[in-house]
Amino acid sequence: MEALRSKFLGSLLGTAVGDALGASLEGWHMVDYNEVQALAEKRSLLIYTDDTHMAIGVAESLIENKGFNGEHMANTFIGNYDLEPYRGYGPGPPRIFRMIKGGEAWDKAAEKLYGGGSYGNGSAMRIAPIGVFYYDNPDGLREVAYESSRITHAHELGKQGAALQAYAVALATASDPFSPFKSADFLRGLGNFIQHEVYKEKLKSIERLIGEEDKARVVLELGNGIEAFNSVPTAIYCFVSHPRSFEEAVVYAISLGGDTDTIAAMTGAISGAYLGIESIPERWKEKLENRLYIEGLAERLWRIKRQG
Ligand code: R7I
Ligand code: MG
Ligand code: MG
Repeated sequence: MEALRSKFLGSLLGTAVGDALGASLEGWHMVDYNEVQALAEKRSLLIYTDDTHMAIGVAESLIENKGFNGEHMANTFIGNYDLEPYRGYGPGPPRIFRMIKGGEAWDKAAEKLYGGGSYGNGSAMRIAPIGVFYYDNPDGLREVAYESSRITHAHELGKQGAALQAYAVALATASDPFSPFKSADFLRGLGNFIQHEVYKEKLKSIERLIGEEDKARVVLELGNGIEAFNSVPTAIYCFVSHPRSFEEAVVYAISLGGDTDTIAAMTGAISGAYLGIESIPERWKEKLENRLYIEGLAERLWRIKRQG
């Protein structure tokens, strides 16, 4: 199934391209469409951040174990972080990595942060490999999204944010890009899947906001922050309001400001899973740091999936 292969590659590269483009503008205020385009033109290399670096770790561990292995994934994160600690990690993960290295259990360390675990978007931003790999198995996807989140983000809102983003990638993977996109069906699928009221409410807001011209209104209602509940729904909105174009969805995500690398990474993961790798502009792909390695991971993940 070549179409499925394209979706695996699209979601992983979509994460990386969105992350790298958004990274140059992280924390900025709202920017306009042309500014994002001009910035991409100026760069000779699109350098990704922790979002992609951790997604790479997720993929590497899934491949090595032909599925999820929590302790292995935690150790993969740690090994990768030790090699490239400069990727702009949030404050939590490096502290957790030190605890695990000091002997704490991989599934207990994260509970010690923020009095019961982080609800940052760090476990959602890296979830694309899980979204594509478990795209046809919602129960397995939920379980693995939660367990993978527990390594660094034990708060219920962190775990459910990761599961919601994973399921958005999964639904996009399962959807035919050559049929008309039905945002109401897509959002209903997500609403039936997710359990937390905070996310259910945000999904209702997304539906209401489709077609909204005022970006400030979108940010006010959905958020553009570092918390999972202020960024995962925003990324879903960026996708469902621009389902036909990877470029438009990702540039729009960045134009909202705030946690731009992460919102663009998550938007790119969903859009790439829906439209496939061909939808990512060549001029962006060719500048992406480590493009061949990331594509290779997506390829291997797809082969394992195909073998069943
Ligand atoms: O979620 P995390 O890995 O950070 C990811 C972000 C992305 O934007 C990346 O691109 C990178 O820039 O960082 O890191 P965490 O430390 O787990 O969470 C991020 C922030 O969320 C924390 O520093 C806190 O400010 C906030 N936060 C909380 N605040 C109060 N109470 C997370 N959980 C809590 C909480 O329970
Ligand atoms: Mg980042
Ligand atoms: Mg970020």
